Amino acid sequence: MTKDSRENRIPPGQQLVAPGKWPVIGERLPAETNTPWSLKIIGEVDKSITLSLEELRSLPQTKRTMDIHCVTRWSMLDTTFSGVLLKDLLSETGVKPSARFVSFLARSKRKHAASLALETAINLKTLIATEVNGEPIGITHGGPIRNIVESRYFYKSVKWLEKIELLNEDRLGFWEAESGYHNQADPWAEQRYMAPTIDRRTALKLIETKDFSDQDLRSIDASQRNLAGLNANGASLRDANFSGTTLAGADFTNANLSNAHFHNANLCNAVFVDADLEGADFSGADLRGANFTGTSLIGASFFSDKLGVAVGAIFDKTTQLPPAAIEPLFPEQLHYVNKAMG
Ligand SMILES: Nc1nc2c(c(=O)[nH]1)N[C@H]1C(S)=C(S)[C@@H](COP(=O)(O)O)O[C@H]1N2
Ligand SMILES: [Mo]
Repeated sequence: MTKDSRENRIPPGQQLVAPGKWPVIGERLPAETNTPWSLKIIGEVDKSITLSLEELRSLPQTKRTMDIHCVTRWSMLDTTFSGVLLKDLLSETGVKPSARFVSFLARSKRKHAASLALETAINLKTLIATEVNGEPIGITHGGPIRNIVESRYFYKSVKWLEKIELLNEDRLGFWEAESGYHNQADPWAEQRYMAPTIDRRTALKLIETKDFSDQDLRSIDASQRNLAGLNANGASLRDANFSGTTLAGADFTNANLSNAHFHNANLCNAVFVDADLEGADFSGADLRGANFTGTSLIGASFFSDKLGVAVGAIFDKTTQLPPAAIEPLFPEQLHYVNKAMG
């Protein structure tokens, strides 16, 4: 594959993971593994069924090679899954005319789930997969049974699938309900998040107080502000916009800053200890004295050349960026960080 044709396959705002490095995102293990795995198909079907893993594997198998795009900005090309097409499974149960949505439910502590319009799920050739690249799917990647939805952010592909429920009304999935992830999730349209959770006036008031601690402020626009000394301890700030903002000495300990925008922000001496920074953008940010101990940086960027202008973050020896934190960065990002830190 040429570099060009490869680039045509990477949606906006995504970067390729290093070869052979498939990150584990979200829950890492199912609720329990002692009871045998099975798959229930219930809801608006003519006949509910339960299939054992063996029964599932004995149905006609379909193999599909596809690209994976995670909302935290990593993509992985050409992964081959095999299993049973949702369409073929539903021919076993029959579908009532009232069935309009499909919910995929996990055997997991928080009852993780994701949903799609039934028509979309079928058109996208959703696969109830048991194998990846010719091997059983490993437990951290959702084995033994996982649904795989091509052409949608990977959060529509539920790990440790144990129930498929057909619904008349949509029921939002876990990330969609809890974190404001977009319910359509088309990576080519960058449908990452639903509309902001707070209105502009509330946002402005909060910005005045400089206290965001423990609040849910997903997608807040706090760009081009002076928020030096901000207390954002434990705040939920996915997709928040801090571009160009002064945040010297800000406390983001334990905050969720997944996909947050810190382009050109002043983050001198900011504290990110144990923060979730997956997919966050630090291009052009001043990170002298900033502390990244215990952070999760999958998909984060410290360097961009989007408009043909290279903009990198500023580090010095007071920046605390432990090797464990930068290990999962994209290769070009890691290269930049290592060079900039000397
Ligand atoms: N049960 C379950 N399924 C899940 C998640 C989760 O937290 N729990 N996270 C979703 C998200 S956001 C992504 S990107 C992918 C990650 O799959 P991976 O860990 O195999 O890369 O799983 C999706 N399915
Ligand atoms: Mo994701």
